[in-house]
Amino acid sequence: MNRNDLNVYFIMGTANSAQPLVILEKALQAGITCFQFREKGEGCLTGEDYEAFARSCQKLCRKYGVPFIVNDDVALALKLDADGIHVGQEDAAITEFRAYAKDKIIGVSVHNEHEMALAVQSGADYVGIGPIYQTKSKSDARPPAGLHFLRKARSQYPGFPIVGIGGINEKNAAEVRSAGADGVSVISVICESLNIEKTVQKLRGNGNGAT
Ligand code: TZP
Ligand code: MG
Repeated sequence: MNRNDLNVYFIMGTANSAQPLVILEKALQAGITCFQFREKGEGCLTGEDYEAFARSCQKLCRKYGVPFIVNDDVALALKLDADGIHVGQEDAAITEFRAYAKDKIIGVSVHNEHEMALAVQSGADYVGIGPIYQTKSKSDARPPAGLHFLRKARSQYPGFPIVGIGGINEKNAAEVRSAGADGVSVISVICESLNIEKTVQKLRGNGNGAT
């Protein structure tokens, strides 16, 4: 995968917004570079509604030429011919998905050197590292880990695509990038933004010295 695709990586499901498709289109117009469909949490859609919502998100992503990644659900990712899948440590093995989808993007959440090494060896295309800061968007999130492991992972894998996640906002995005992330993965800062265009611009790091 292209490391630039991780620049501003938006994640969302119906639990995160009352008007998810409106928010997604605004975010796409504002220049997000990747989208993850993550339909989880209280009252989340199931069955036909779940699939239909996923297809609507995918259609919007296609319109703007932005990769559409499915969280966790290998069957849905294959059925929709999504651009990729993102899995946590508790989810399906990377090799299982790769066997069906050689050219797809596979992302893995990692929290330590061991998980990172395993993800790289297993053929992950990128890793997500976090939660860096406190997050309210994931009920079973681990405690905030700060930037230490992100820095270490970057020094051990200089060219490997890495995205930071968890509590990232307009103010702290630059330090996440400085610590080695190719991009920032966010839910609430975009879903709750009163000006999505400005928010995405700031997350990109334009003009504030971030790389
Ligand atoms: N995984 C680790 S933290 C997190 C996920 C899905 C939630 C990130 O959401 P926010 O609102 O950007 O903190
Ligand atoms: Mg998961």
